[in-house]
Amino acid sequence: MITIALSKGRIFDETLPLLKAAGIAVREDPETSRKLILKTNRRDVRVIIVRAADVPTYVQYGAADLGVAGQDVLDEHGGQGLYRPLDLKIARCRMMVAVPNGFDYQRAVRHGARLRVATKYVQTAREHFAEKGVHVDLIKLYGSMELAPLVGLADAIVDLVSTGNTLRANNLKAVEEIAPVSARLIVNQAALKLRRSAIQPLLDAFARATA
Ligand code: PRT
Ligand code: MG
Repeated sequence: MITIALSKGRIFDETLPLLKAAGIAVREDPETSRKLILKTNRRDVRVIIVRAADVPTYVQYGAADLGVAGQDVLDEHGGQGLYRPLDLKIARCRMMVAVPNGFDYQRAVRHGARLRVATKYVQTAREHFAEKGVHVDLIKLYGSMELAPLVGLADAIVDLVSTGNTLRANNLKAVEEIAPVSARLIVNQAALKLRRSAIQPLLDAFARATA
Protein backbone atom coordinates (compact mmCIF):
# COMPACT_ATOMS: atom_id res chain seq x y z
CA MET A 1 0.00 0.00 0.00
CA ILE A 2 1.21 3.51 -0.85
CA THR A 3 -0.13 6.19 1.50
CA ILE A 4 -0.22 9.84 0.40
CA ALA A 5 -0.74 12.58 3.04
CA LEU A 6 -2.62 15.70 1.96
CA SER A 7 -4.35 18.56 3.74
CA LYS A 8 -7.89 19.68 2.96
CA GLY A 9 -8.43 22.83 0.96
CA ARG A 10 -6.01 24.27 -1.56
CA ILE A 11 -3.36 21.55 -1.24
CA PHE A 12 -5.92 18.78 -1.83
CA ASP A 13 -7.67 20.69 -4.62
CA GLU A 14 -4.47 21.54 -6.46
CA THR A 15 -2.94 18.07 -6.01
CA LEU A 16 -5.98 16.29 -7.51
CA PRO A 17 -5.08 17.12 -11.15
CA LEU A 18 -1.52 15.89 -10.54
CA LEU A 19 -2.82 12.63 -9.07
CA LYS A 20 -5.14 12.30 -12.02
CA ALA A 21 -2.22 12.73 -14.40
CA ALA A 22 -0.55 9.88 -12.49
CA GLY A 23 -3.64 7.74 -13.05
CA ILE A 24 -4.96 8.12 -9.50
CA ALA A 25 -8.54 9.21 -8.83
CA VAL A 26 -9.59 9.87 -5.24
CA ARG A 27 -12.95 8.23 -4.50
CA GLU A 28 -14.24 10.62 -1.84
CA ASP A 29 -14.37 14.37 -1.30
CA PRO A 30 -12.78 15.39 2.03
CA GLU A 31 -14.98 18.52 2.17
CA THR A 32 -18.15 16.43 2.45
CA SER A 33 -16.94 13.07 3.75
CA ARG A 34 -15.74 12.94 7.35
CA LYS A 35 -13.38 10.12 6.52
CA LEU A 36 -9.69 10.67 7.10
CA ILE A 37 -8.59 7.73 4.95
CA LEU A 38 -9.76 8.06 1.36
CA LYS A 39 -9.81 5.25 -1.18
CA THR A 40 -8.60 5.74 -4.71
CA ASN A 41 -9.23 3.88 -7.96
CA ARG A 42 -6.04 1.94 -7.20
CA ARG A 43 -6.26 -0.70 -4.52
CA ASP A 44 -2.60 -0.11 -3.62
CA VAL A 45 -2.91 3.67 -3.15
CA ARG A 46 -4.76 5.59 -0.44
CA VAL A 47 -4.89 9.23 0.64
CA ILE A 48 -4.92 10.39 4.27
CA ILE A 49 -6.21 13.83 5.30
CA VAL A 50 -4.19 15.64 7.98
CA ARG A 51 -3.58 19.26 9.03
CA ALA A 52 -1.23 21.07 6.66
CA ALA A 53 1.44 21.49 9.34
CA ASP A 54 1.26 17.76 10.21
CA VAL A 55 1.98 16.45 6.68
CA PRO A 56 5.80 16.39 7.14
CA THR A 57 5.44 14.56 10.46
CA TYR A 58 3.35 11.74 8.96
CA VAL A 59 5.86 11.33 6.14
CA GLN A 60 8.92 11.65 8.40
CA TYR A 61 7.74 8.73 10.56
CA GLY A 62 6.64 6.64 7.59
CA ALA A 63 2.92 6.73 8.46
CA ALA A 64 2.61 8.14 4.94
CA ASP A 65 5.04 7.36 2.12
CA LEU A 66 4.46 10.62 0.28
CA GLY A 67 2.90 13.97 1.02
CA VAL A 68 2.39 17.47 -0.30
CA ALA A 69 3.41 20.37 1.93
CA GLY A 70 4.03 24.08 1.49
CA GLN A 71 7.61 25.35 1.62
CA ASP A 72 6.47 27.43 4.62
CA VAL A 73 5.48 24.28 6.50
CA LEU A 74 8.70 22.47 5.52
CA ASP A 75 10.87 25.36 6.68
CA GLU A 76 9.19 25.29 10.11
CA HIS A 77 9.35 21.49 10.34
CA GLY A 78 13.02 21.25 9.42
CA GLY A 79 12.66 18.41 6.92
CA GLN A 80 14.33 15.58 8.89
CA GLY A 81 13.87 12.16 7.24
CA LEU A 82 12.33 13.71 4.16
CA TYR A 83 13.35 13.56 0.57
CA ARG A 84 11.99 16.52 -1.43
CA PRO A 85 12.29 15.59 -5.06
CA LEU A 86 9.88 18.02 -6.65
CA ASP A 87 8.54 21.55 -6.53
CA LEU A 88 4.92 21.02 -7.59
CA LYS A 89 4.46 24.77 -8.23
CA ILE A 90 0.97 24.69 -6.68
CA ALA A 91 -0.59 26.61 -3.78
CA ARG A 92 1.72 29.51 -4.59
CA CYS A 93 2.01 32.59 -2.42
CA ARG A 94 4.68 34.75 -0.79
CA MET A 95 6.00 34.92 2.75
CA MET A 96 5.87 38.60 3.63
CA VAL A 97 6.44 41.09 6.40
CA ALA A 98 3.37 43.32 6.81
CA VAL A 99 2.58 46.33 8.99
CA PRO A 100 -0.35 48.76 9.51
CA ASN A 101 -0.75 51.30 6.67
CA GLY A 102 0.45 54.19 8.84
CA PHE A 103 3.61 52.48 10.11
CA ASP A 104 6.99 53.45 8.59
CA TYR A 105 8.75 50.09 8.65
CA GLN A 106 11.89 51.17 6.78
CA ARG A 107 12.37 54.06 9.18
CA ALA A 108 11.94 51.81 12.22
CA VAL A 109 14.53 49.41 10.77
CA ARG A 110 16.98 52.26 9.96
CA HIS A 111 16.66 53.55 13.51
CA GLY A 112 17.38 50.12 14.95
CA ALA A 113 14.02 49.92 16.67
CA ARG A 114 13.14 46.69 18.42
CA LEU A 115 10.04 45.32 16.70
CA ARG A 116 7.34 43.06 18.04
CA VAL A 117 6.46 40.57 15.33
CA ALA A 118 3.54 38.15 15.52
CA THR A 119 3.66 35.02 13.37
CA LYS A 120 2.91 31.35 12.96
CA TYR A 121 6.28 31.03 11.17
CA VAL A 122 8.71 31.60 14.03
CA GLN A 123 11.74 29.85 12.50
CA THR A 124 11.36 31.61 9.17
CA ALA A 125 10.89 34.99 10.87
CA ARG A 126 13.82 34.48 13.25
CA GLU A 127 16.18 33.65 10.38
CA HIS A 128 14.96 36.51 8.22
CA PHE A 129 15.37 39.24 10.84
CA ALA A 130 18.68 37.82 12.09
CA GLU A 131 20.04 38.00 8.54
CA LYS A 132 18.90 41.61 8.26
CA GLY A 133 20.25 42.47 11.70
CA VAL A 134 16.83 43.64 12.89
CA HIS A 135 16.05 43.12 16.56
CA VAL A 136 12.70 41.44 17.06
CA ASP A 137 10.59 39.94 19.79
CA LEU A 138 8.63 37.11 18.18
CA ILE A 139 5.13 36.29 19.34
CA LYS A 140 3.90 32.86 18.29
CA LEU A 141 0.34 32.72 16.96
CA TYR A 142 -1.59 29.88 15.33
CA GLY A 143 -3.70 31.93 12.90
CA SER A 144 -5.36 35.26 12.07
CA MET A 145 -2.01 37.06 12.33
CA GLU A 146 -3.57 40.06 10.58
CA LEU A 147 -5.40 40.92 13.78
CA ALA A 148 -2.31 41.29 15.95
CA PRO A 149 -1.16 44.79 14.84
CA LEU A 150 -4.75 46.09 14.89
CA VAL A 151 -5.16 45.48 18.61
CA GLY A 152 -1.64 46.35 19.76
CA LEU A 153 -0.25 42.85 20.13
CA ALA A 154 2.51 43.45 17.57
CA ASP A 155 4.10 46.11 15.32
CA ALA A 156 4.38 43.75 12.36
CA ILE A 157 3.44 40.27 11.20
CA VAL A 158 5.08 37.61 9.09
CA ASP A 159 2.44 35.81 7.05
CA LEU A 160 1.60 34.31 3.68
CA VAL A 161 0.05 36.59 1.10
CA SER A 162 -1.54 35.52 -2.16
CA THR A 163 -4.05 38.06 -3.48
CA GLY A 164 -3.33 40.65 -0.77
CA ASN A 165 -7.06 40.97 -0.06
CA THR A 166 -6.74 39.98 3.59
CA LEU A 167 -4.06 42.61 4.22
CA ARG A 168 -6.08 45.29 2.42
CA ALA A 169 -9.27 44.43 4.30
CA ASN A 170 -7.41 44.96 7.57
CA ASN A 171 -5.55 48.19 6.68
CA LEU A 172 -2.20 46.46 6.48
CA LYS A 173 0.50 46.63 3.80
CA ALA A 174 3.25 44.24 2.79
CA VAL A 175 6.66 45.87 3.23
CA GLU A 176 9.13 43.07 2.55
CA GLU A 177 9.16 39.75 0.77
CA ILE A 178 10.90 36.96 2.67
CA ALA A 179 10.49 34.20 0.09
CA PRO A 180 8.21 32.91 -2.64
CA VAL A 181 6.31 29.81 -1.47
CA SER A 182 4.92 26.82 -3.31
CA ALA A 183 4.13 23.25 -2.33
CA ARG A 184 6.60 20.39 -2.66
CA LEU A 185 6.24 16.67 -2.96
CA ILE A 186 7.89 15.01 0.02
CA VAL A 187 8.84 11.36 0.34
CA ASN A 188 9.85 9.19 3.29
CA GLN A 189 13.53 8.39 2.73
CA ALA A 190 13.35 4.80 3.97
CA ALA A 191 10.22 4.03 1.94
CA LEU A 192 11.92 5.28 -1.20
CA LYS A 193 14.92 3.00 -0.59
CA LEU A 194 12.95 -0.09 0.39
CA ARG A 195 10.02 0.23 -2.04
CA ARG A 196 11.46 2.15 -4.91
CA SER A 197 9.76 0.01 -7.56
CA ALA A 198 6.33 0.96 -6.19
CA ILE A 199 7.07 4.63 -5.44
CA GLN A 200 9.36 5.75 -8.28
CA PRO A 201 6.67 5.48 -11.01
CA LEU A 202 4.51 7.86 -8.97
CA LEU A 203 7.36 10.36 -8.62
CA ASP A 204 7.98 10.14 -12.37
CA ALA A 205 4.29 10.75 -13.11
CA PHE A 206 4.24 13.78 -10.79
CA ALA A 207 7.39 15.12 -12.44
CA ARG A 208 5.83 14.77 -15.90
CA ALA A 209 2.61 16.44 -14.72
CA THR A 210 4.42 19.47 -13.30
CA ALA A 211 6.94 19.88 -16.14
O1 PRT B 1 -6.11 26.61 7.51
P1 PRT B 1 -5.53 25.65 8.52
O2 PRT B 1 -5.31 26.29 9.86
O3 PRT B 1 -6.19 24.32 8.56
O4 PRT B 1 -4.05 25.28 8.06
P2 PRT B 1 -3.15 26.04 7.06
O5 PRT B 1 -3.47 27.49 6.98
O6 PRT B 1 -1.74 25.66 7.39
O7 PRT B 1 -3.55 25.30 5.71
P3 PRT B 1 -4.10 25.88 4.37
O8 PRT B 1 -4.81 24.76 3.70
O9 PRT B 1 -4.83 27.16 4.59
O10 PRT B 1 -2.76 26.20 3.59
C1 PRT B 1 -1.96 25.16 3.11
C2 PRT B 1 -0.78 25.73 2.36
O11 PRT B 1 -1.24 26.55 1.26
C3 PRT B 1 0.11 26.66 3.14
O12 PRT B 1 1.03 25.92 3.93
C4 PRT B 1 0.79 27.47 2.04
O13 PRT B 1 1.96 26.80 1.59
C5 PRT B 1 -0.24 27.48 0.92
N1 PRT B 1 -0.90 28.80 0.70
C6 PRT B 1 -1.00 29.43 -0.49
C7 PRT B 1 -1.50 29.57 1.61
C8 PRT B 1 -1.95 30.72 0.95
N2 PRT B 1 -1.63 30.59 -0.37
C9 PRT B 1 -2.65 31.76 1.69
N3 PRT B 1 -3.03 32.79 1.12
N4 PRT B 1 -1.72 29.41 2.94
C10 PRT B 1 -2.40 30.38 3.61
N5 PRT B 1 -2.86 31.54 3.05
C11 PRT B 1 -3.58 32.50 3.95
C12 PRT B 1 -2.62 33.51 4.61
O14 PRT B 1 -2.07 32.97 5.79
C13 PRT B 1 -3.54 34.70 4.90
O15 PRT B 1 -4.23 34.56 6.11
O16 PRT B 1 -4.52 33.28 3.25
C14 PRT B 1 -4.53 34.62 3.76
C15 PRT B 1 -4.06 35.61 2.73
O17 PRT B 1 -4.64 35.37 1.48
P4 PRT B 1 -4.89 36.61 0.49
O18 PRT B 1 -5.33 35.96 -0.78
O19 PRT B 1 -5.97 37.44 1.10
O20 PRT B 1 -3.60 37.35 0.34
MG1 MG C 1 -5.35 28.35 6.36
